Parts: sequence; structure tokens; C-alpha cells
Amino acid sequence: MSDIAERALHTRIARSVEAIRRSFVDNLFYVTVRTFDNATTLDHYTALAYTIRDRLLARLIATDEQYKRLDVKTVAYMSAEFLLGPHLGNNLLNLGLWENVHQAMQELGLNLETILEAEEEPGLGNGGLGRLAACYMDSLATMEIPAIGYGIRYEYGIFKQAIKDGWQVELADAWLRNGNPWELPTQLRYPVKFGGSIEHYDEDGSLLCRWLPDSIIQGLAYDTPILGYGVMNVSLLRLWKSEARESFDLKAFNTGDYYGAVDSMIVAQNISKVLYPNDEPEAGKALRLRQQYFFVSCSLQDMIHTTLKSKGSLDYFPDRFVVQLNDTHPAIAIAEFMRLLVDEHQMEWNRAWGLTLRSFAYTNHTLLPEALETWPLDLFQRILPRHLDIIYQINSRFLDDVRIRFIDDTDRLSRMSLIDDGANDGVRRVRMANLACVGSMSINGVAKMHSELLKQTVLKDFFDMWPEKFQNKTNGVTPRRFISLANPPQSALFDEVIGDGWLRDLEKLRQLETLSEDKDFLSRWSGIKLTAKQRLSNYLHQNYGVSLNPESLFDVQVKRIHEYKRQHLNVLHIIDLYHRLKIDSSFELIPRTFIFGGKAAPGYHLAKLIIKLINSVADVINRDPQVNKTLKVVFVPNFSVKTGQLIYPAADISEQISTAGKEASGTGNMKFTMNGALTIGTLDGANVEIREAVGAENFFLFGKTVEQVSEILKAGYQPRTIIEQNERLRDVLHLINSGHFSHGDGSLFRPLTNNLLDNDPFLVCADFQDYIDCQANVAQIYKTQEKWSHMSLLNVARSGKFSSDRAIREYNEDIWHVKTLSM
Ligand code: 26W
Repeated sequence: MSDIAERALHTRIARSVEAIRRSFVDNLFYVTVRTFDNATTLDHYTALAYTIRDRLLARLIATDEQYKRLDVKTVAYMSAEFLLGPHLGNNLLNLGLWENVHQAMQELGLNLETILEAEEEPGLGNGGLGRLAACYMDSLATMEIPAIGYGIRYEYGIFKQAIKDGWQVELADAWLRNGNPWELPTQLRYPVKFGGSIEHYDEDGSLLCRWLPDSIIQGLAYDTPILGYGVMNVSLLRLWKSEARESFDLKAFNTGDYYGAVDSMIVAQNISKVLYPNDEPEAGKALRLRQQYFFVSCSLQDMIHTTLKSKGSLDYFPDRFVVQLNDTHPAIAIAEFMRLLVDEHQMEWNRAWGLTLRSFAYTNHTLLPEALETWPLDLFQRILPRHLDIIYQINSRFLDDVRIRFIDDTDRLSRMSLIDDGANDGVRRVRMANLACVGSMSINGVAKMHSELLKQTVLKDFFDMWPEKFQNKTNGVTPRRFISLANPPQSALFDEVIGDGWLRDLEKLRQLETLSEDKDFLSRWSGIKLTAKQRLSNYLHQNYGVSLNPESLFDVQVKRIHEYKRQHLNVLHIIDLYHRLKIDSSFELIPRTFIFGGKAAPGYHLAKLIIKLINSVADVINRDPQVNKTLKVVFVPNFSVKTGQLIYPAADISEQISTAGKEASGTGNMKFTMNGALTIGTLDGANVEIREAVGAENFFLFGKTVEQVSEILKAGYQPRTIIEQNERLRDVLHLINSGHFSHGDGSLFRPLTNNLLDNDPFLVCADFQDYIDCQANVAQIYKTQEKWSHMSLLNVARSGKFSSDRAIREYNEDIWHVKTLSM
């Protein structure tokens, strides 16, 4: 055998079972310095991770060389959050090494599933927005669209959630404590300035500006390879870590100022220390603005560096990069790009502005007015004085254009201004959404309904001004992680009956429709669901001692806890069922298990009270022999990407019950549909398009429409009248207020019931009756398993649209126009 073959066989990139086993044993010794006798599961994980890392490096290098050689236009996806989820399983799938690694571990007497469990999940995001960014990185790599993700390498990700006595408890997420085999440290550093003042000076007739910062730190890049599925292409996720320029101030130390010596180092490091755990902006946290500016400045300096190296001039920047702003969190990029071009590269203002408008695109992810970020002027002045100056200049030129377009419309001027003049609370603020709209060539919402509402409400003025900028890009999710990785039995069944092309072209699932009347296939289909329900039951039993009945209907609501997502409406239905079981012995109910999961922002007390209510109701019901054969309620702690992969395949019913007009899109709804759950939902966000795709007859619709919601609110909404007229709702609220679920303490849940009685801002009472009627219909249909399986299969067969590949294809065709690379 030639030595090439020999070397290939036994080198660190060979893919055979034997080579993988050999590398694993080597790494166990050379990387974790363990032998089989004293190695822990974490050591096994680390050794395997390095074994797989070796086998992706070659692809990374090859892709990088290709990109450089072809000097391709690249998508720069800027996001303050990337909710990646565990790497190992995903990389095994995308490298096509799952079987061989499974075999190799087996031959060593190890269990791959157990090893996968040991991986710390990089929780660098809060929820939908962060996970969408991760799904999009997977699709960009798989579709060989040159791309780089830019974000922050938080040392602490989203908190770990524990449930103590029914209450959420937050625990720090030290996800890096065992190191991270999936990131590649670089020597790439960029300076980042803060604070200080600016001075204008004249240089041969042109008025220039100098920023005199009072602190300069630097960002160090860590690169995480993002593998494409079934292709050699690898994208990069470049996350920035903040550090002091001088890691140790010797001068201060020698003068005995020991704290001074390390002070600047600590301040610098704090910037990328921790992720803000809110998926709702909270008033002007200075560190949050510093975080946003920090990663934006490093990223833009990096792109400018690359452009100058490959193109020689920044006039070609829009041909080298297109920057997608993931919500307003990176919107400071518009002003920072102008500063870098004008101040650091002496470019004339209009030329710079022209390049800006051809380089940035903005995606909005929420309609909630309070979620549109604004920064108090004094804070902005203190941290980013030069940027405030630039924003003033952008604003005055912009308002000139508005004045020309909309004569004497002063209200419009003050609504569109980048500066909120503080009419309502006396605090002048910078409106980041307005800056993003003014400085971007495209503005998109994340579902048809959301994009329409954007044009009719929060961004109406900008739509009137630039209708051509507005687009819709309905969200999508990656089928690699959320079908193939999360639901192997379903994935194998698809490969068997329609071949494995569906994983790169999800529309191929439509072929399954032909089997939707096939009784044998439908019983195999319901078997797949049962397997997933058993797997979740085992997980909950092993980890929390909770035993579920897999034969019961699994009714699941997992997402961040928020009033507009109405987890409390779900609980009111459960209490109604419980109450009727208690008072009406003739009341028939199919066995039903209600499964909840989701984190509440630490400062969001009403959301935390909803978690307590869910656990308190669970406690009473699960202990009550009169009902716990039929009803069971479970709150799964620490909902994450990892637990999501266990939960999405196990659902019969997917709860998507937000108040119409509040959920921009939702993406969990798509993951449930792809795994055969039927949706009970309102006409909100992407629910509308899911119902459109799967067929109204295969979707449990209820609730007021967005038009009806605004009618009701306009007419003056009186939840109290609804409660008085609805005995079941009244009984449910009475039961809560009686302390029945709180050991007799009738005051515990008052803030929640009073909120419903007094104003009920998310129309829980208005939708209650329709919701419980719809739920009764769900129970009815579930009794006929064959019909249910038929509807379930049709949901999956018609879910192709909701692949993130389709969304990325649309972004590229309508916004980015980047050439794909067939490697
Ligand atoms: C500043 C704190 C903060 C953090 C995150 C404010 C707002 C956010 C996000 C915009 C919230 C978010 O995750 N929005 C969700 O984005 C998903 C992806 O587009 C949508 O599917 C969800 O409907 C939307 O709520």
C-alpha cells in the first residue's frame, strides 16, 4: 500500500472507523491526558471533539483559500446573538461521519449519545433572534454562499434556569470552563475607542474631526467553523472577545497602585463578559451600548482591512461585503462605518454615505414599540461623542429630504428624526431603528403579516418615504438540526421512502402526501411520534424523576415566557379542565400531558410569576389521584437548543397562541410542524403562512384577528365584562384567587389575575372561550388516531417552505446578490 494511502488511512483526517478510533485514543491521551481507566465522559467528549475538529480543518483551509483566490463578495451577518446549540452532533451530520463515529465508539465500548450529552451548549443568545442567526449560518454554509457571522464571544451565555419551589432561579453559564474545542483563537486584534471628546479642525480647507477617546481597548477574534451539510464549504463565525491593550499597567503597579494596574484590564474584559438575558430592551444599560459598539467596530475594521487588501480601495466595499443587521442591536454600524471612512480613511462625506447605503440591510424582529431600542442622548454623548456628532449630520441631511418630500409636516419630521426630542418624558434619545432605516438599502420583516404591519404601523413613515426598501423574508429553520439531528427515526423513514435529497431540498417532503391515505404507513408514522414521546419521557424521568404517559396527548408550549405569548391563557385552559374533572364526574377527557418550557428575563416579574403559576398548578394536579390519570402538567427546566431537540419531535400539539399582531414570526412553530405536531394557534406571525401551507383543515385556528384586536382596543376593552359573562372563566380565576394552587395564599397570583381583570393588555379573556372550544375540538380529533396521523403527515409534507434554505435563497436573490461557490 503506497505511503500516501497509508498516510491517508492513518492521518488525522482519515474518515474510516479504524482511523477515527485511533485518533480518538490518541486524543484521549495527548489532549485530555487520560487513559480508558480514568477517563470521564467529559474526557471522552473532549477527545472526540478534537478528533472531529481535525477532520474539518482541511475544509476550512480549502474554503478560505478559495474565498481569497476568488475574492468573492461575502455576506456579513451581524448579530449580538448566535444561539448555536451543541456542535458535535451537528458537525458529525454535516461531515457525514455519524455512522463511522457511532461504530468507532461502539467498538471502544462507548455510547455516542452519552458522549454528546456531555457537551456544554454555547448559549450565546436569548431566543428566536439568536437561534435564527444560527440557522441562517447553517444554510449559508450548506448553500455555499460566502458568508461570515460577526458577534460577541460572551464568557457567560444565557443563564441556566433551575426551578426551586416552582420559582425560576438563574445560574451563571460558565460555558467555557472546560475549554471550547470548536473555536480557533486568532492573532486578529482591532482597537476600540470609548468616551472622551471630539475636536473639529481645518485641514487645507476641509473641516475634519478628531476623536480623543478616554479609553481604548481591543477586540480579539475567535473563529468558529460553520460546516455546510454535504458540501466541502465552511463558513466562519467570528466572535470578538474584549481585552485591555495593556494587559497589565506596570507603571501603576510600580507606584504601588495595584488596583490601578489591573483596573483597566478588568474594565476592558467586562465588555464581552456576559449576554444580556432580556429579549426586551431595558432602559439604557451603558454596558449594553458598549457591547454593541465593540463588536460592530471590530467587525467593520475587519471588513475594511480585507477590502483594502483584496480591492485596494474602499470604493469597492459594496462589491466585497453586504452587511445584514440582525435587528437594531448592531445598528450603530451605520455611524461607525461613516466614522471609519470619513475620519480614519479621509473619505468625502457623500462618497462615504453612498457606500453606506449600498452596503447595509436591516431586519426587524419585533413590533413591540418598547422593543425598538433608543439610547438617552447624554449616555450616547458620554460613550460615543463622535458617533453622536455623525448622527446629527446624518439626521440634518435626512430631515432635509423629508421636508422636500412632505411639505410642512412637522409631526412627520419629529417622528422620523433620528433624535427623539423627549416630548413625552423630557429625555432626548437616539432612535436606533430610525438610524437603521435611513442607512440601509433594504428593510425586511420576518413573516408576511409582520412585514405588512411594519409598513402600516411602527415604520409607516419610512414606508411612505421609501416603499422600495421594504421587503418580507419569512423566517425559516434548518432541517439538519431540527429534523435529522433531533428526530433520527423520522429522518430514516424519509430516507427510506423518498431518498435523502430532502435534507438539502425540503420541498421534496411533498412526496410524502402520496402516503397520507396509506393506513400501514400512517401507523408507522404514529409509531415515530410515540418513539419520540418515549424518549422525552425517559429524559424527564432520568433527570427530574417525572414520569409521563406517552400514550397521552402531548400538548407543548416552549418559548421565552412573555405576556404576549400568553402562557397564562394555556394555564387557564388547564385549570378549566381540572375544575370540570373535579366537579363533573361525567366529564370525559382523553389523557393529556401539558408540557411547558422557557426562560423569563430576570427582571420580568410577571413572567416569573407565570412560571410559578404553571408549577403550582402542576403540583396540585399531578398529586391529585382523582385527575392525575387524565391530566399531567410539567415544566421542563432550562429550555435550550439541546432540550428543544428532545421536545420538538415529541409534541402532538404545538401551542402558538400569541395575541394576533404581537409575535413577529415565531420559529418554534416551524420546528414543531416539521416534526409532525399539529398547531393550535392564532392568525399571528408565521402561523398564518403555516396554516396556508398545511391547509386550514389541518390547523386548529382560534382567536381574534389583528384587525379585531385593534377594533376591541379602540372601542375600549373591558375584560371584567367578559369575565362576568363567562362562568367558566370566572370559576377559573376564582380558583386561582382562592389560593387553591398556592397553599391557601390567595394573594400570591393577584398581580396576574388583577392584570387580567383590570386591563388584560394581551386579550386573554377575549380569546378564552374560543380557545377552550378549539381545544375541545383538538381532543375530539385526537380520538381518531388515523385522522390525526393523516393530518400530522400532511403538516410535515407541506412544511418545505419553512426551511432556512428557502429564506436564505430569498435574501440572496432579493438583497445580497452574492454568487454561490460550487466547491
Ligand atoms: C435588547 C433586548 C432584546 C433582545 C432581543 C430586544 C429584542 C430582542 C429580539 C428582537 C427578540 C426576538 O428574539 N424576537 C423574535 O425574533 C424571532 C426571529 O425573527 C421571531 O420569530 C419572533 O417572533 C420574535 O419575537
